[in-house]
Amino acid sequence: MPAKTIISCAITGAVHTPTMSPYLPINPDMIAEQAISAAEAGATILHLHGRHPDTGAPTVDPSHFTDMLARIKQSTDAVVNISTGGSITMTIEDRLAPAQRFSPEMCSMNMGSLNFAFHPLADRYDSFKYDWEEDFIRRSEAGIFRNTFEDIGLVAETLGGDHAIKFEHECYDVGHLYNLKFMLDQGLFQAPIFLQFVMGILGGISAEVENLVFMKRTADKVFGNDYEWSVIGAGNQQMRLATVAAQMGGHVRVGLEDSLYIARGELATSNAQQVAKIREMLELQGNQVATPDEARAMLGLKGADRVRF
Ligand code: KMH
Ligand code: ZN
Repeated sequence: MPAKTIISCAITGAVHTPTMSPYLPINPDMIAEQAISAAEAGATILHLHGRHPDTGAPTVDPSHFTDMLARIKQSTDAVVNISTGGSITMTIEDRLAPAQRFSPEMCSMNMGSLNFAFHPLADRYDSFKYDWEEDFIRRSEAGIFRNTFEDIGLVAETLGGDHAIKFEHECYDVGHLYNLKFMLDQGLFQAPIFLQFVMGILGGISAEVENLVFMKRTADKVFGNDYEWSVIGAGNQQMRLATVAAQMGGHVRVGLEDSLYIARGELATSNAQQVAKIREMLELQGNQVATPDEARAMLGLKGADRVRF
């Protein structure tokens, strides 16, 4: 059991689109508001993507992050984690831009390339609020989320050195653990590393307890004791996999990036609602939620005074 359980909350992401839920934050103001409420509800780490203020489309233009990050910093002590995943059609250079500009305490780092598809979602809707949505969703059928060794090396080199950013190493399948081990042995990262098992993406490992146990057992074999780990159960497995992970000594991630729901068939009305629910479930089963400073100590973060926003 870790001393305390870290709750990451992924506020908006780059998969869900405005038509899918009226509660999805789709502009910088909404992202800031929901991130602050999620932190008040108990989120330790806020995982952030950008959205265009007019269209709600995913963006990595740093100008769309400036006010949002300032507001979040003013109102919470939560650890800010900026995505380097952007959206699957973007280049790695573009995806790095917000983290390079704002130098947060943490960034995501995707540990391998994969098919990353969500096209079946398009058939659930008769019409779309914005022109870009349907094509964006359908095109994911042909989408490859590119994260080659060279790309991963570029993220490590650009954000690891002077920026001293720590990574949320997102592993979508067992092979990604071995990719990380290979790069760790090259000296690209320092312990403790923070693994995020991403389960339930079409193209990655499915969100089953048996697979979670296999991911954890493989990580033990490959990394020994020098790591912290967390889980994303994408879609309707979010809460179930999180509670199981916490019982196994892991940390958890919730948020509307990974699931729009609070219960089967019922949309979550905010990120904070999901955080409050997982917090209650964790506390009922005897886990204590980590504060941001406890997470900083556990993960070896540089501190909120060294970010550039
Ligand atoms: N939406 C997650 C499954 C990133 O931001 O780098 C993937 C993700 C990627 O969080
Ligand atoms: Zn993300």
